[in-house]
Amino acid sequence: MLSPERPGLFRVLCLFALFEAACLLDTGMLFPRESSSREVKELSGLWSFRADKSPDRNQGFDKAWYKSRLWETGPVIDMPVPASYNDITQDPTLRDFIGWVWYEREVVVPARWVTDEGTRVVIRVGSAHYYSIVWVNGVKVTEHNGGHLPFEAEVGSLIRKDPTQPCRITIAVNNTLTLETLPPGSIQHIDDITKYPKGFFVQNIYFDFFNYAGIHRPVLLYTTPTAYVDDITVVTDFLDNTGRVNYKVSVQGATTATVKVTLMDKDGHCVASSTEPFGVLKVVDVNLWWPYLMHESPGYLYSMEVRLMAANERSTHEDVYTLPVGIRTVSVTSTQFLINKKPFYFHGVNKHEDSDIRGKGFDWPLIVKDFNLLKWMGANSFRTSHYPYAEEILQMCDRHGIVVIDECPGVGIKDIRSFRNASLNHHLDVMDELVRRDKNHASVVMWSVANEPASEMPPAEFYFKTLIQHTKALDPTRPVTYVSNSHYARDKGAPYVDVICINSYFSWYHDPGHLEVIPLQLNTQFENWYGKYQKPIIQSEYGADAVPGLHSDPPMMFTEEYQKVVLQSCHDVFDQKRKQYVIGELIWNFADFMTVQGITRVVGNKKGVFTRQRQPKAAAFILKERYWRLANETGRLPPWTKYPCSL
Ligand code: GCB
Repeated sequence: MLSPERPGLFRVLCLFALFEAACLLDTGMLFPRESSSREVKELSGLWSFRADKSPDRNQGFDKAWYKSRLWETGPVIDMPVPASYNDITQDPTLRDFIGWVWYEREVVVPARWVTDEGTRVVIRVGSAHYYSIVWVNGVKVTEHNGGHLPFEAEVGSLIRKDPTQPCRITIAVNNTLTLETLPPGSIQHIDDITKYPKGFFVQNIYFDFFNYAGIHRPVLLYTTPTAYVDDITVVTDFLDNTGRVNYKVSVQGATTATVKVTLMDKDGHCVASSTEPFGVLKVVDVNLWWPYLMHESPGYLYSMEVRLMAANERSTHEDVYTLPVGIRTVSVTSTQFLINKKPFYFHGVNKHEDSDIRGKGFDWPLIVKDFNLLKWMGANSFRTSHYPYAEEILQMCDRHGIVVIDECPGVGIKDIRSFRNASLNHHLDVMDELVRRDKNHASVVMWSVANEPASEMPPAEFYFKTLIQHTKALDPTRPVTYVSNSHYARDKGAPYVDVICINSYFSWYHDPGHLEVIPLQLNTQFENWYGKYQKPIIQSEYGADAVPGLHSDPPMMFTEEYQKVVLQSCHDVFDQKRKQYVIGELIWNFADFMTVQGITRVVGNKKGVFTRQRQPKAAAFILKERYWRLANETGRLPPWTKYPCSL
């Protein structure tokens, strides 16, 4: 990826590496889409729910709650899916619950799914936090370690066992974190009965957001033929006016197969086709995928239709899957981030999946509102701090040209025991799952393997070297970073990243109230890091808490005025350094978000430039002014926008 001397050969090698890497995992994880050969049944809505409040949280397994209907085991309540369960009731013990919770729902499946042996029926959970086990009609079908990423299992044979019965789906989810989970955490039992009630325990976490739990993203049943398109990998490139889509199609369940691949433009016209399972599609007069505000028509997507004609011992099958494809390149020099060979400056935000009542639950109105706010403020990018976001969000980014730094849940790696092999192996698995899920998104331009780990600790070097090299081997076409804290004296992982990402909070956690230190300290930070590593730098977090409606002049901490001045003081330095090697600035944070209770958090973290209800604070207007100015300087505004714009 870094300035290859023989670009053509280099690309081909990258491609083979990506195709090989894509094969490391047993199966693909294509987003379920309807087509002439595939149906999708969404199971969003009300599920039965029961938290296992027994002292060891194991009653559900001791009494085998999955074997009967959940209400037969004890009292159940209604629980919306998708949603975190924590803020749904008035029960404080459920908000702060740690352990197993049980969800159940009965589904009537179409008769054809039952009778047609040539149909494969799959259950897919978009994400559940943290450890999940799934049963269908009392039979375990899968388990999954980790939130934020999808998992699935074939369930056709179980559904067919007794077609007269509805299909009963039970999902148990446990939010307990350990030193080997991502993010890590630990349970602390406190036995002093003079101070704490019997059985008292807490979950210690080392990250700054509420550990929301439950089924966070949609649960689906979907079908494919028994011979089916299991995975598609695309890597794009262009030379002059000709785009190249290098692709590979993986097929499962077929004894013989032929494939037809057709690439269509936005108007549905075929621009290239092939009958090979892998190869290169050449697109004459290509419409490249461009970021928002860098081009007048950002987010251009082609549609790649893969049509499989296959046979197995049962019958012949046709399977159709259509993948949106954006044609673009990404590369990095020692001072620049290039998209389509042109310098790209990240002017964007850090986000969280977080909102009132829903917690981390997937919610279309919230997602669309957030995209409208991003575009209103002229943001061209965000980092998925501190875990992978829903695939539907990345699809929106592809379509709107919002550039993404895709971060895995490696946040809060602070305890030296979390650098052991068990943790590293799990972290490598999570990167496999993340790259498998997100490799085809044009909007994803960089992987972030962690946020602010204790990177000065001795085992950090081996840990991050291994992790970063593994990620580069998985996907040699994208740069890899991890996010450092500016105050760490020695950063053992930094030599291995392609881009340095730094978080710093001058005049907040350090020298609180002293706004005058910002220009000097920020300047020193940049000079030190660039001097040491000679790699482009993104200011990946900066900001200050502001309680909305709190004012003071001269500015004082926690007021909207203080937040404004922190931002403005940083912007002056960014403006000097972006002429050299600073390639981006991402505000912390897009919106206020919930955290654990603590003496530095006033009902959550208030560093949002929008409130949790998505209303602008004064700082949002500062950013809007700045981002549109940056866009005017560095990009080409779409014809339908006028500065200052009111989208
Ligand atoms: C950070 C963390 C982020 C916190 C933020 C803060 O450095 O990366 O998760 O929320 O600081 O507000 O303290």
